[in-house]
Amino acid sequence: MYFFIIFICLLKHCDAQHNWELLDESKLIRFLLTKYEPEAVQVYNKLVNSEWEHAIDLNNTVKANANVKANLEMVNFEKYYWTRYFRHLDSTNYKSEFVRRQVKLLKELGMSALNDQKYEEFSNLRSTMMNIYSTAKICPYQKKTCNLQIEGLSLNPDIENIMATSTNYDELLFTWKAWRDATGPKIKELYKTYVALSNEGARANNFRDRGAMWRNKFESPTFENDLERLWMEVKPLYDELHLYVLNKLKLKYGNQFDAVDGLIPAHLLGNMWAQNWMHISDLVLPFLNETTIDVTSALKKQGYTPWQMFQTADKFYQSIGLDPCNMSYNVTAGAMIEKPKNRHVICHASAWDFHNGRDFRIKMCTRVTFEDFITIHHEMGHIQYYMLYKNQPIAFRDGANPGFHEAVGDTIALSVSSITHLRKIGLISNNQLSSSSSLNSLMIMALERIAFLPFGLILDKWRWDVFSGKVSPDKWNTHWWQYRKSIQKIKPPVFRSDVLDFDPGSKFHVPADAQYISYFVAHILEFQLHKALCIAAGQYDPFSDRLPLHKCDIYGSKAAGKRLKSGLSLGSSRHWRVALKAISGETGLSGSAILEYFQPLYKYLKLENKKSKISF
Ligand code: X8Z
Ligand code: ZN
Repeated sequence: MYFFIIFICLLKHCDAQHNWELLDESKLIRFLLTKYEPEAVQVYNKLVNSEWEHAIDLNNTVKANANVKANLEMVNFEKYYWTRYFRHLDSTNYKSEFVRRQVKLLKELGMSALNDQKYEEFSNLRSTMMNIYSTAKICPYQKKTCNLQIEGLSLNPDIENIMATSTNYDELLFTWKAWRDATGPKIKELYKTYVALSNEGARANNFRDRGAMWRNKFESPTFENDLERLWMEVKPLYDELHLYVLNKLKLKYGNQFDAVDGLIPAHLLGNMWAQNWMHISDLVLPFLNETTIDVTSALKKQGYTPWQMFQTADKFYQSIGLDPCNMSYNVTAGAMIEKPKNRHVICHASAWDFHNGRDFRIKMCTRVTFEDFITIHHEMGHIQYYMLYKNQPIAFRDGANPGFHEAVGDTIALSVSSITHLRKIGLISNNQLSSSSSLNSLMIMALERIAFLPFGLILDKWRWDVFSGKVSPDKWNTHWWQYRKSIQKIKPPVFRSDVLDFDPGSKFHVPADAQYISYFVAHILEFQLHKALCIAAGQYDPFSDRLPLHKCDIYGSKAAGKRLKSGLSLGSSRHWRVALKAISGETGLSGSAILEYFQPLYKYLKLENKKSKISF
């Protein structure tokens, strides 16, 4: 009989522990630590390795197939543990909050809930959409029909450079449209199946649709209302910035566009998606005669290489007491910090956790520009977060919520972009420390961070409506432009068609299946974090005008670093309000810090807008 049981156990992959034994808290902890965790680390490490290899060599079919295989292995692993163990657990059975929360997370199977065949289809769809996006090319404006293989321009760096530097209305229009023609329509049909499979996966996890599943990560029952409230807080500032920029663009482009409707044509803002307007700063800086702050030229003049830009960022993080992260940009250790010439890669910057506590890498097609200098800090923020929670159980190796992950590097970049810090590292000179320079610098920050807010909000508002079925595929594009017009106050420069066009598909995160509202949350949160860290560093006093928030630089402050660490090292082991409290003492999101930061500019914009009541 005994041998028979052993035999059955071997056949069924029996474990020494039975499910019911896991109701005992200490047995569950031991089980997770000795059995589940080591296996999970192996499976996820293999998966991330294969994802990485695929992302840096898109047309290599061997690597693509290895990635498909690793994905299926991961799904099988997750399903095995879920069916056999986790789904039977009831988090309320456990005393400790730590275990209860872990159980709650382990019980969410995610997209692995799809059956094998459907998961494979879903995963193939994602990579096909990604491939279309990442390898798309367009002809140059000067030669509208061309051989794409030979003369075609790719998004990074060619197309993005044109959008950032050209002031030729027609060239911008041509490039804006060509990028959408090269991506959206090819993705649209695939996106329909993607939406259906996404929702099927979400429903298998008891969510209404994929949008609800994404929102759940933010652990707020009033999430959509919270977003609305935050947007209402910052909207007056956006509106003033928008009007000011519209006036300047009208002065620049004259009759080339009509502004009676108060909307800005989407191709004139220095960025393919009109999400970051910093590249049109020349047109809008308050003090044009002032020695203009031009960090890009300074970086170039001083001969910075991408690697040196990374090293400078690493030094900042170390100065506040965080660990060095040179492995994340060390190309001999596997990182990719420049665009390879001989193969297709996913250029969109990202930071990777290989789940083994050692290997963390950045992938980025870095250009020597101020924008990329900021992005480096952004990506390094992800890496620092990974490193700080690397000793948490696998289930907790995540941001307190997805907005936190996006906010870390941006918070640091607020210090880095201050004129105080740029002076310290020699990227601006002494005569750029005047009050007019300070307002110029605040304008550049607003073009980057305030301009982004409505874009950060609408991408997922649109996707939530798509997932919920509120809008049908034959109205997808119109619906997108309704949000663009009503919230961002941007309009398409040429006719858009619901039959032919699929403009949301021309933005990375849509084909990449990556939610986006985290960036909106981050853009609010990072100012709260910045303010708290500045106070901790003794670099900001809310009750004195001596040092305004936008001039604060926490470089070198171990006190600020300690605060940051205390919240981030929790990973997702506690509710995000606990992490926020540890860092800032606050327990909720609020727009007050971002408004405080931009207060001097807000005043200026209101005054200027009143003065220049242009009638179009
Ligand atoms: O996607 C990113 C990062 C990677 S997490 C480069 N960002 C958003 C975007 O590019 O659209 C950072 C800002 C918003
Ligand atoms: Zn990010």
